[in-house]
Amino acid sequence: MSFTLPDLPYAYDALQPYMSKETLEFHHDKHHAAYVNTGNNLLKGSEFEGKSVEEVVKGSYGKNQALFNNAGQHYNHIHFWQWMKPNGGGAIPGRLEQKIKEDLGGVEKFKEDFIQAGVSQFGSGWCWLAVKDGKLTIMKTPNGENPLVHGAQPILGCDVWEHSYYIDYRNRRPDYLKAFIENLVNWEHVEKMFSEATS
Ligand code: MN3
Repeated sequence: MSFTLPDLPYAYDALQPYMSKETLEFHHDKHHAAYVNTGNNLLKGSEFEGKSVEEVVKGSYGKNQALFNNAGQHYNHIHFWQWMKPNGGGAIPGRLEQKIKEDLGGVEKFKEDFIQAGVSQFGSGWCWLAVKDGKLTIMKTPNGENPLVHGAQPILGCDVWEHSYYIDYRNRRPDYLKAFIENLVNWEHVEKMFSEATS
């Protein structure tokens, strides 16, 4: 199986004013497409040909850095598009909200810590809400890395590479992260990944 660039699950202008049409055009059509194309070139003839995206990410980590970078970013972006929706944010589904209260000290504390993880990721990378050993945890990773290679299952992630926010927010990464968590998150997709990770 080779990598395929998925269509955005909404129109390019559907996330305005929090994420612009221009940002999504560059981010999806140029950046994500490049990870897919480069990843496919690196997959050819490798031991990972025919494997799922998750298997390529886990298998190439620490072994084939160039392939890992592109496979990791492909996995991350497949979900990043689905972790957002028009009129996102708002109430967190009940079972997940309960778990956030139990493991992360409440919804407001979770939001603060998630934003702080993104703000404090030095340089390019991601911040995450993940399930590890049955518990929710907040993580941050550099570049294309994700919780899969640290024994955890991501259920929400925010891209803090400058290409994700510089057109709309310039250097104001904290404002971008706040808009993401308050106005863009598709909690139904987070809940779905949470259920799969804990079933
Ligand atoms: Mn990106």
